[in-house]
Amino acid sequence: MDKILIIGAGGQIGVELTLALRKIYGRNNVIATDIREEHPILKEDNGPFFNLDVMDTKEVAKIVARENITQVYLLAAILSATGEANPIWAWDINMQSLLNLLEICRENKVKKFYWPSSIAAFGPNTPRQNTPQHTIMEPTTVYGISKYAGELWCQYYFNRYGLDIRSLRYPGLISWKSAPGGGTTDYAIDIYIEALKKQHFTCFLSEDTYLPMMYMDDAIRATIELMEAPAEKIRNRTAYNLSAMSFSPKEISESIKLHIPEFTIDYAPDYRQQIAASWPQSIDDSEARADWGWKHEFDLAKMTEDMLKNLRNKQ
Ligand code: NAD
Ligand code: AKB
Repeated sequence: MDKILIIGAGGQIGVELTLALRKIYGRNNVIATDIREEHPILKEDNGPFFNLDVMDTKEVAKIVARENITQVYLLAAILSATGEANPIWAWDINMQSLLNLLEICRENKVKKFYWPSSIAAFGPNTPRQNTPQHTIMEPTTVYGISKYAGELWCQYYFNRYGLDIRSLRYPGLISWKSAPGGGTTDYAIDIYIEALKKQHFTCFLSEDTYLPMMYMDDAIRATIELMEAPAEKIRNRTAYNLSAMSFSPKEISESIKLHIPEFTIDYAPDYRQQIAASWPQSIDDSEARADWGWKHEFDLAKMTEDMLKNLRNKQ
């Protein structure tokens, strides 16, 4: 039986991924860990949880060995906007955590390792429309540099040691269950919350800033489908491009107005505008679709309906 360790389980992705994996593998076989105290949703789920700093190599190694861990999901990271405020710290956490886990997984013969990359691994010289799987990268944020370097480290451990590591270049992820952790795409979550609360939103990106985005339900399903796919189907051992939709702040505001006609938006672009401007506007994920059958379900209209319904119920 598989035993799964999730590091950074209290974050935007971690909470939902933990719940989804527990449904498949059983509550007691999925251990959630985070440097922060247990997220209330996980507390309610009442599964195994440990406080764990991913930088504490000895403690991580101890848990992997003691619990006979067969799969690791490393989600702890410093995201793009937060990373720019303290680049050396962000580099240290993002890279050292990955290197620690690559070594621990190799030493303990962990069967599968998941570590997410991001559209941030691309940069301003990357083709911005339908960005191909293999293309110029040259990221300009510390977060993006850590994702690009991380992808290459993952490929290195696969080639050199046969570690079965899998990764996705997530677009901006939109969800209502747990709060986002300091990214450039976070506006696309805040806009729904503020639309319901104040019927107004001031956006930190300009109205025509297109970015690739995905609803969390699709992202969780993609992650699990990638991890469940037979190893021979995984032809990219850096990270797969993954896509669902692409929209601008103006377009998401128009989709909200269909449900909340009095909603208004204005724009006050800040330092995050420059980060967004260095990323692709849309992604070609045909390799993920061909290799392991990826198919998204949510477009902007369907996501808006679901976000507003769930946020209203949460209020
Ligand atoms: P998040 O910031 O919401 O969650 C990260 C979690 O890691 C937090 O709960 C935090 O407490 C924890 N953490 C931070 N430092 C830690 C440490 N030293 N030890 C243990 N835990 C620590 O991030 P997220 O959005 O859930 O992202 C998870 C992963 O997915 C990251 O690698 C991120 O780069 C990637 N990703 C996310 C998105 C997105 O839109 N959310 C898009 C692309 C890639
Ligand atoms: C961020 O904006 O930093 C993340 C990402 C796209 O990696 N949401």
